[in-house]
Amino acid sequence: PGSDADPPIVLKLGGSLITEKDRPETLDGDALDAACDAVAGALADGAVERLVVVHGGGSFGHHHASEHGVSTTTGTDDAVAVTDIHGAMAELNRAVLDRLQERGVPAVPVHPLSLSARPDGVDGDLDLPLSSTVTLLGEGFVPVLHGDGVATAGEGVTVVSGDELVVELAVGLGARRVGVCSTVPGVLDGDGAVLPSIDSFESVADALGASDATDVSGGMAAKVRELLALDAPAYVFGAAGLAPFLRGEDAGTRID
Ligand code: IP8
Repeated sequence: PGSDADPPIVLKLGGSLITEKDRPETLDGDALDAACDAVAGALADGAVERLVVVHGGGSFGHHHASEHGVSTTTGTDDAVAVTDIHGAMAELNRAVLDRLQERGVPAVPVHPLSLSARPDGVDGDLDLPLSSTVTLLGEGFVPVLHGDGVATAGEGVTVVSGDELVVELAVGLGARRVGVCSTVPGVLDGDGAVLPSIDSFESVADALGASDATDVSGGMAAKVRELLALDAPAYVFGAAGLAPFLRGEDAGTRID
């Protein structure tokens, strides 16, 4: 194990990768097992020493959030709704932890609802204290965070996405590398081909605009913009890219 100052790798496992997106509260067990195999292998052979995992909501969080009309910008003051959304995410988190632990990974939960806030409202910054994550890393654990509810001034509780957590963690922990593993093999150009690398937003704005038309959350363009702003190199890749990424190789699209 390295010193406490060793920068960690931050890895997001997309909700659409590890769950069956169209069936409420259903895991994609095969995909989750394959991802956990890759993580366990990289830790066991020393390719990765310090790792923080973040997972998305998939058919757990998003199902409950939409049922209660809650999003990243619209909150709820209904305690039952908050408990529902958080409970579904905690259940998914438990499944991720179980499968990592079965493979010998010292994975432990870090629940953003209990830690984080938007003290200045929906448009304000996310406050994500990192001392628990930093100390867990120093003690040899693999912290596993997840998209969750988050206390938001003036809105009750809104949703914090896994992508937002990845960016906060990467900046706050001074991550060495950032990986976003989902069901797409990388950032695609207008013709559906994986872009090997992106070093400026302008160079890909048109291609991303085109693919955004089919992305209800408008996700990829915003994601690329945020990942470009990080000091650490970031990679967006599919399931087949996870093991190479963890070995330190290029995978999918490199955003740097
Ligand atoms: O799947 C959202 O996380 P994401 C989590 O990373 C909830 O956007 C609670 C819907």
